[in-house]
Amino acid sequence: MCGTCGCGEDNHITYSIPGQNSHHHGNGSHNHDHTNDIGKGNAKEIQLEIDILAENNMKAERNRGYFEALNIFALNLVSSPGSGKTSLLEKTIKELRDNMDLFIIEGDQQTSNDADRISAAGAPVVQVNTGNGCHLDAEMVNVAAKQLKPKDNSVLFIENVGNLVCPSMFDLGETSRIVIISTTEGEDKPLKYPTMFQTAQLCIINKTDLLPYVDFDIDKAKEYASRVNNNLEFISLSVKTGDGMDSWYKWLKEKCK
Ligand SMILES: Nc1nc2c(ncn2[C@@H]2O[C@H](COP(=O)(O)OP(=O)(O)OP(=O)(O)O)[C@@H](O)[C@H]2O)c(=O)[nH]1
Ligand SMILES: [Mg+2]
Repeated sequence: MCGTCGCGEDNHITYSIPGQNSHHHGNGSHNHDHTNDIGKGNAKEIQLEIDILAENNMKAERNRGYFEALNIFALNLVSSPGSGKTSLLEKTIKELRDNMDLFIIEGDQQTSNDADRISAAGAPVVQVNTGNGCHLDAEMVNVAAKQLKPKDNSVLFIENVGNLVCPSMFDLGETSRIVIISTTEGEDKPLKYPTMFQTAQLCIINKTDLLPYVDFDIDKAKEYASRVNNNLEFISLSVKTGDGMDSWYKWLKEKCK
């Protein structure tokens, strides 16, 4: 179960209607007002969330120290499910593996599908299955990294669980965070899910080959994302056609210098 968002075992869903604060439980639903819950049960939930995040931050710093000591450039790839994280990695591995040491940690709730794809592309990979959890945390990355044993001076890609919400709260000890948004998702995502865009350094806009077929305004997407994070860099590309991939490789090589 995810301790911060409550997804998982107890099927406890909290939702908010303007002017009303309601939730329902897996064992039957009910609506009632939670407006004044701060100071009652919710205070405990908030304290638990603070404790979980504080412990994670401590472990993330341990990872960061390990990556720095070995000069490993660690990238945390976050996005909605299906934006093209694994596709981007597959293509990057094929293009750069002769010149760079690339290692991958794959995070998914279930299956080793992505690890199998990465392995076929030619890079060492460890798959982490989070079960009911909706994000990777620093401890999972620590265990996976010990198994993977990335070399000194290498690049470590950590593909997070596809989810635009929870992964944003969990520092993994990465050097940089990259948020990927694809043109099928709608350009308003940075405004609806601002934390993910606030905590990233680079925003990749993928699937530009689909622009003629979808209502997605790249300039608006960039403007919305810049509103929540004025320092965010952007690269628009299509993993499928390869258009814009050179800008990505250039970014990566410059950051690794
Ligand atoms: N048209 C188009 N399709 C793409 C592009 N990049 C990826 N896809 C497709 O998008 C789908 C999802 O791609 P993945 O790479 O599996 O996405 P992901 O973000 O790793 O997905 P999760 O790990 O499940 O979150 C696949 O069918 C890809 O072939 C692109 O540039 N253009
Ligand atoms: Mg994937």
